Amino acid sequence: MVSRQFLNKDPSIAEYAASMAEYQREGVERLSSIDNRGPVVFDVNGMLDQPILDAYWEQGFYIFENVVSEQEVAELRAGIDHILDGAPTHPGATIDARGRPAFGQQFKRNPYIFIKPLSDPWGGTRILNGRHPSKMIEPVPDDDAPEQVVHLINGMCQAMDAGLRIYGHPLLLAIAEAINGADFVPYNDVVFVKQPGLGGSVSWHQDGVTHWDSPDWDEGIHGFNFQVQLYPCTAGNGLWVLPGTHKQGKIDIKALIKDNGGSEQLPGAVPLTCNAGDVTIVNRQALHGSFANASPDPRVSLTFGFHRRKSILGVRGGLSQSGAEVYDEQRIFDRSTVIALAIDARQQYYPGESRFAYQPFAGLEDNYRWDKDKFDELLLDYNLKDLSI
Ligand SMILES: O=C(O)CCC(=O)C(=O)O
Repeated sequence: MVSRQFLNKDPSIAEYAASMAEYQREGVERLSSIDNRGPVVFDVNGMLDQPILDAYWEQGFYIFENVVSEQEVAELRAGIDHILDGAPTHPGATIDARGRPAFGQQFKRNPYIFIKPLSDPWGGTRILNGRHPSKMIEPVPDDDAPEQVVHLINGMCQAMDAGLRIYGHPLLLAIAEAINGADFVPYNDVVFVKQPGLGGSVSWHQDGVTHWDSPDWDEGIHGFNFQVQLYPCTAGNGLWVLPGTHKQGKIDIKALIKDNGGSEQLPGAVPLTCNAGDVTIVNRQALHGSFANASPDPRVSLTFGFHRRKSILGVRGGLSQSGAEVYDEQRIFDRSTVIALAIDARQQYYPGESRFAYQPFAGLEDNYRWDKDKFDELLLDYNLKDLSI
């Protein structure tokens, strides 16, 4: 068992990678036996193909292949590189490594969340409503590792033009509609950055915090997250999911790990391996997490989710910063304008692509045209209005 093996000392990167090898091999094999992957396919009525939906609802995840073109992936990578290049030298600093003003200081929510390399910032803490009850193994970084690395980037729709455009991708919005209904609403967005030999872990958790005891509870009530993958995902750098757990209600994660001899290598889990340009989707109730990136491969995952409208309307935001907001019609509408703007920004950039028709804004399209000159009025600080349950 890993935790026992390393009981008295944190492992080196090489020791940790070696301890994961067999688990990773089994996980990859298990994933291929489930085979929840393929292109986005629509039926003759233009609806997402039912077998895809069935596969998603059965396992709680799906890997959509070849969704984002190479050109768009390149633009998204360039956007992320620009943001990382402009990161403050350390948390709280106002200049970047080249002495320039750090990127994004005009945003009310700091774009950057730093962590110690290879660490697990949330496991075993009360952060994010305590939904990560157990701590992952934290391998020891190499001597030349920086003190802190960027773990998350907030606000991709305002931080890079390509980030707004991907949010309006017609295939992704069609998937959101098929799963959450035509009046679906946004959740939040965040970019996970896992540099090779530095990226931290996200300990096992279920995302939702609000509706576990609801009389209307079902397997879709907490929505889902997309992850647009900008680099290939492997068993070493990727997100892992325990298939089917979205149907089980709230899981006692601590007990699960205890019953596994204290090991975070939970049996039955699968790594969502895929190529750059693929988009993975995970039910927010599925038990999932990622290990410290002891692999030689980077991962950057643009993560954004959607909900059923009825899961949000009139609900107190259990994961929101204040925890005291009740999401009314106006709040939902305000946050949803980002979808309308993103659709329009995308259409202006890719005029030949079919435009997604977002039902809550039907007839209002002219009021939500994207105009970069009106950035402050239209988009600035949109992420203070996230709908987080
Ligand atoms: O991508 C990761 O490593 C973690 C993602 C995650 O936990 C989430 O989206 O809730």
